[in-house]
Amino acid sequence: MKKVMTLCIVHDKSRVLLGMKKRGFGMGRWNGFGGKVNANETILEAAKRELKEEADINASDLSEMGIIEFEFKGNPEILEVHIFKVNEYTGESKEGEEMKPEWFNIEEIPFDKMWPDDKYWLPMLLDNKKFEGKFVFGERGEIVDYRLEEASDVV
Ligand code: S76
Repeated sequence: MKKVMTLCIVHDKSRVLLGMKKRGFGMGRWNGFGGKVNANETILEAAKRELKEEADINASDLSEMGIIEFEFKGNPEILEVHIFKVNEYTGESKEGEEMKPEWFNIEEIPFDKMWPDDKYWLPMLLDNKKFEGKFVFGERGEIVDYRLEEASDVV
């Protein structure tokens, strides 16, 4: 069982926009913005829609930088997450029901309050490197196995 998801990192000069997840999956962590791809939309459309819903940001230029699969031990569902970098956008970020957005200086990204995989791939994204990989999480939320490779193109 695979579930296709999106994740957007808004990058503006020396800063990135992250959101504190207020409820549900990943609650209490800083994260990019994203969610499930609906049946009647493309992955790119879903990425834009979720960014608008969660941060009130309209993305005008997005690049798909990576695809990562996430497996959680004991759960047969695999998340296939398409990760985008937003280079151009309009709007001011605004708090919604699910996320409290905040800008972070690139030197001050709060990796210790994010998903533990982020420290591996986010620096690649900010360095304009494309990537492909898989992370396996154990019962206590720790990474038990992973691979991450630089990719020439993300398909
Ligand atoms: O950056 C991440 N965002 C998520 O929603 C889940 N990583 C992650 N890993 C399981």
